[in-house]
Amino acid sequence: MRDLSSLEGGGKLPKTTELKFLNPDENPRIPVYRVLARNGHLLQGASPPSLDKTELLEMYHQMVTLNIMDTALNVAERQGLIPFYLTNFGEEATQIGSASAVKFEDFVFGQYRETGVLLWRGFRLEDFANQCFNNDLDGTKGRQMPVHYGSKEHNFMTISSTLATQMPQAAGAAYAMKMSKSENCVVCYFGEGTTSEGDAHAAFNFAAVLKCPVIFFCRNNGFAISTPASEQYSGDGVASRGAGYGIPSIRVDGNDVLAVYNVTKVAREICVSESRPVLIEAMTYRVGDHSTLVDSSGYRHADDVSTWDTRFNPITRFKKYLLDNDIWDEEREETFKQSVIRDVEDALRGAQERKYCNPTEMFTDVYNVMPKNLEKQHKEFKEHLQKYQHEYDLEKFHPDI
Ligand SMILES: Cc1ncc(C[n+]2csc(CCOP(=O)(O)OP(=O)(O)O)c2C)c(N)n1
Repeated sequence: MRDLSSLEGGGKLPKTTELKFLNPDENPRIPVYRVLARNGHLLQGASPPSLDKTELLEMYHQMVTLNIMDTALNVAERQGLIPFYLTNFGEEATQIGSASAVKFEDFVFGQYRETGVLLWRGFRLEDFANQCFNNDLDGTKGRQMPVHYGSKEHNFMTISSTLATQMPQAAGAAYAMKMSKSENCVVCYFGEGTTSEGDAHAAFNFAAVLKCPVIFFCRNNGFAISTPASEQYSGDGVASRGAGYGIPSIRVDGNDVLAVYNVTKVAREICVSESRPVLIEAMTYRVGDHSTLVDSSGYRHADDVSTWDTRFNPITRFKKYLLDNDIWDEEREETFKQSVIRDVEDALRGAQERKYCNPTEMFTDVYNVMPKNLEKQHKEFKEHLQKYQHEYDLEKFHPDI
């Protein structure tokens, strides 16, 4: 006789006569995996990653560099030098911890607050500055807002600020990797606010059903602009969603770089060896404003931010660990910071001195062969610029019109 258990919806189901709703309020909260205590000491029973001193220092250097670059570009926006910026303050460990635990060949789909991931992959300070100044060396040719980076050479998909766009794309890219028998995976970053988008759930479901090797990495920084996470969803945060889709899930302290590293490393192993998605919810805090367009003092106390920074700052925690283990010292810290500040200033100055891309670039790169209607517009635009050149500040643009 044929086994009809699959008709019951996914395998043989246990039966009961007890009429009882599953009440999620009765479930224990998902714990937060940690390695380091707030004072930088190893927690009892925790295993630090097997990384040597050079690797640990590289992680620390990148976290500090990200912080310094963020400060400088944020100021550049305040000075009117760039039109927009968005910092990563407080989230340095989520980014560097996860970026350092995957392979360069693994493909990244970011949201927009993952600058540290690209920094880890070798995108240079000049590259960040050129993009934010939207000059002629900006890889996106001035077509994207600042911080909407993308780089084929760094296996980093160009950012779309329309929330959750990247998530089904990441599932699809992971499916393609699986089809081509690649030994790599996709890493897809998103904020907790973005999980309210339908696309997030479509992505989880596609990835789970089609068994796509993608790490869904949620940066839970507590806010979606002014909406606190407590008003974003009910239930136990984002990690609890994974189980419903059949995705192995974990919650990690996003301010503990070693914990984030450990979790991401294991996530990658599961992803690649079992060819299935994994969900990580990294608990952190958005120290900066959402972006330079919004002042967060309108919806949260400035005291909360400074208290958080004193108690949970991921850079301070990691530094304490490095100092305690004689891997780093205050003298080197000062020299290192001064040299990064100089490099960042040089990169910003260099970017500011350059011209913008030629405006006619807006017609290129969309089609392999430009269609007739676009060719016509392109020609008209060039004629317009010639005729009315005195109306525009064309000096600021690259001259090849
Ligand atoms: C589809 C869509 N809706 C709304 C917005 C406006 N918006 C931009 S960022 C943002 C908050 C996202 O929060 P979260 O995903 O938690 O990421 P975070 O900014 O905190 O890193 C919103 C609502 C958008 N860009 N796209």
